Amino acid sequence: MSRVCVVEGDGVGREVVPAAVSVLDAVADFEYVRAEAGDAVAERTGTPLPDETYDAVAAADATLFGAAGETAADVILPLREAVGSFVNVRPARAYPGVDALRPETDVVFLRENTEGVYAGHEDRLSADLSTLTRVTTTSASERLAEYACDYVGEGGRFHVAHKANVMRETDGRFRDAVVRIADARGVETEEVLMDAFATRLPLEPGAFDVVVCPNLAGDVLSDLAAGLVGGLGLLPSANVGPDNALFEPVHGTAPDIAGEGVANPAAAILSAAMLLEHLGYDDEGAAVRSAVESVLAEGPHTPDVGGDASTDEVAAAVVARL
Ligand code: GGG
Repeated sequence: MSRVCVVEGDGVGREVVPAAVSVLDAVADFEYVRAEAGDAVAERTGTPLPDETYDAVAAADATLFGAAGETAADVILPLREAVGSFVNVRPARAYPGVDALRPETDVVFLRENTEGVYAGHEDRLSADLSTLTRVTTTSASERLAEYACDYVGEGGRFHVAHKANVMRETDGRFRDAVVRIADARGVETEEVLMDAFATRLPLEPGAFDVVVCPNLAGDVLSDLAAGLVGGLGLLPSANVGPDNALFEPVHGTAPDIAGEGVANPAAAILSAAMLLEHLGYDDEGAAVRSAVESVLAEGPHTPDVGGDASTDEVAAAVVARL
């Protein structure tokens, strides 16, 4: 039996993760290991990511994570490292039944997950000066490119978003490595400057299927896509490594609604569907995704997508369709 670590984290993570687990329970038997991380555990123990949590995540077959608030940098980045993830997969698609600014949107971001400006090299050099070192390696860029080629398959194509005309060394290295691997694998690439992409995606969302990005660009551009499809409550994600993976909604703790029981559980439940597929439960993952689509089409809906249902009511409606 697969062992799944469950880390709710803070804010609405404590509401949407139990909702997603109720859906997992309806389709599969897992051995669950519960672990804590985030602001609340930091306040209580002095550390946002206890060693036991890191170890439990590293030892599990997969992890379902919620959200981290003020301590995000001390929680999310090490947890992604604990599973050895090198890519963050973020599908953003519009669903029938949900008001979307651009209903044609159906794009998957493959975000480099270990370096860029998220590598953690920030320094305060004086009262006036802070610096940040941006890290790009050929090896991490090539690894991401190999994943992207597997993802689209031979003969497929993807966009590479970068800003190599300004960050010539770092994004130049990233772009060159990704394009070189894609060429060698028979995969077509189209380069797009990341600022131009931010303009083009809302104007012509149908032009993009799979977009390979450096770390921060993938974070920001996928949130932009969330705005086109109806909000962050709809975007799941998978942090994938060679032998382990961590699944989390793209949204954060949503302090404005945390504790009210009205957070949209769709992103967390769709993350659970990705977890199921990762563990080989393909039929169950597909069933969960189709149950979420049916609930988004017919309701009930949480307030972010125009309804007045609670998190638990939406999760129960998903379970009822399985
Ligand atoms: N559920 C993920 C979460 O807590 N997101 C908030 C956040 O700060 N994310 C930054 C990132 O995804 O790198």
